[in-house]
Amino acid sequence: MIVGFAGIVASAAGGIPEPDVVLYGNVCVNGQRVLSTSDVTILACVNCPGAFVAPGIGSYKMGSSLPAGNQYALRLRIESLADGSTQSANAAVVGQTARIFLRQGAGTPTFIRAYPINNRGVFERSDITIGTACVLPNTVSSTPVNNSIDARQPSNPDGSEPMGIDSIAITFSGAANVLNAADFSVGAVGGSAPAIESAIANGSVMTIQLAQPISPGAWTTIRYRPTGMDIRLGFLPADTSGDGYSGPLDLVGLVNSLNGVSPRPIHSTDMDRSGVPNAQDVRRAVDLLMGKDAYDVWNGRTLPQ
Ligand SMILES: [Ca+2]
Ligand SMILES: [Ca+2]
Repeated sequence: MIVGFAGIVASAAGGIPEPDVVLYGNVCVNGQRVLSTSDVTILACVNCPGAFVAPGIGSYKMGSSLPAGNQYALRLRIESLADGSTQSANAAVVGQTARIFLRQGAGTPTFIRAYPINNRGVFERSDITIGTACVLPNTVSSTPVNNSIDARQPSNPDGSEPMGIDSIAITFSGAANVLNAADFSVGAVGGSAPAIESAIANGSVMTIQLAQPISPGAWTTIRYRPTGMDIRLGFLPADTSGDGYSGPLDLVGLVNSLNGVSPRPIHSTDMDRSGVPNAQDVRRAVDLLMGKDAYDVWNGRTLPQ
């Protein structure tokens, strides 16, 4: 009883907290990707040469941190005993070796690897693989294609019904059903980044539905997080040439496209989003350049670099 009581006191006293060590990365068990939706926890302990010993110095349940997506992010508590204090049961000191475990559901934790704690405040990638490695597909192409600039109207002339690209279909080198929404993130320069509403796999194609259309006057980037590959979509009303600048020359190019001289894609020509490029779209391009009705003046505008 007295020994147990002394143990509790020592634990409560503990050392001086120091910056944590964070390990993160992909988790793969026998060729199967462990996703944010998996009932898997990554654990660590020190002074535990055999099996995992609770409470451990850190744990991460998959999916418990939204920014981590499909990766784990294990925070190891570090403390200093420089003031002569006794080590806490749930923290490590620099120089010790952490033992990392993986637990499926309420099962027995499986030992993964030893991690020597050489410093405090470390942020280190450390993928976890048990058995056969997981192979993730690479991006091949997308619709709209990378660096497309949408030149069409951002709303009705009276400002109602915000319009713009709100979905993108990405083709991968393999089956897309090993991926989910957490494998993608959206950023924007010059406007706000819409949230991802859903990511639906069909064969090798993943269709990402955004909660709102992308912002006019901005670049929006959809990132495939496993490789860091970006697909960038611009939105610059009246920029029918897709060069990132809206001006009178875009009218000439639009007319030439309609006449079949140098055809441009639908997002560069169907200004009023009727589904058909025709003479009405030239009029709408003028409206956009001049700022008719509720439209901003787009003449002379550029996309941010
Ligand atoms: Ca242009
Ligand atoms: Ca049209």
